[in-house]
Amino acid sequence: MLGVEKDEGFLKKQVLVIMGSDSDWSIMKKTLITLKEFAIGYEVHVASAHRTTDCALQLAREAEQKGFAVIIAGAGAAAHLPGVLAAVTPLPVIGIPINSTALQGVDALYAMVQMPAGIPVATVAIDGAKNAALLALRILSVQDSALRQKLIEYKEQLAAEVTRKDEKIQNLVREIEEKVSIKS
Ligand code: C2R
Repeated sequence: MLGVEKDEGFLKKQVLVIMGSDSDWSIMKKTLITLKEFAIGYEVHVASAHRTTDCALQLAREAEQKGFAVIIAGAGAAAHLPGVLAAVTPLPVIGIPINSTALQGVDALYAMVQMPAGIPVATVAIDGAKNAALLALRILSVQDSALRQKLIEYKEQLAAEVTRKDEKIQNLVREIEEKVSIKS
């Protein structure tokens, strides 16, 4: 297990992030960036249901008692990791299927999203690391009105960006209307 523990004092660790390999880092770091932007504490580990089974199980079994509220697990290939974690914890588990094989993440997507009834894994899009963090934040915000307010403001910023994009396209459309003459 290759662990990166993060404790900035003021950040209570609420999200346990596990990735199947360090090769998932370039995608998984987007989860951490989003959690940090919202000032939510996390702990990060590499652990594999296949390669370090006992370690993965121990992380998931101890997560609730350590005070984590959500687990995010990213893995590519035959991605059993989030399902195995979900099997041994009552905490919500969010799965990120990683594009790391010739099947470009569809293998991992199916492994996560097709969990049998009884053991849910909330699966986001292939490489959807940012949405995994945002979903975790929404789960945490059920009990945290300040966080909920931040998420409302984040959505307002998204909407403002779309308005700016619409204005940009309207300008480009106007340019065409002014510059292009109708063929006779
Ligand atoms: P390597 O690059 O280490 O060979 O890993 C990892 O998440 C990674 O995307 C290749 C891919 O294998 C994935 N992996 C799993 C599991 N452990 C590692 N899907 C698991 O236990 O599910």
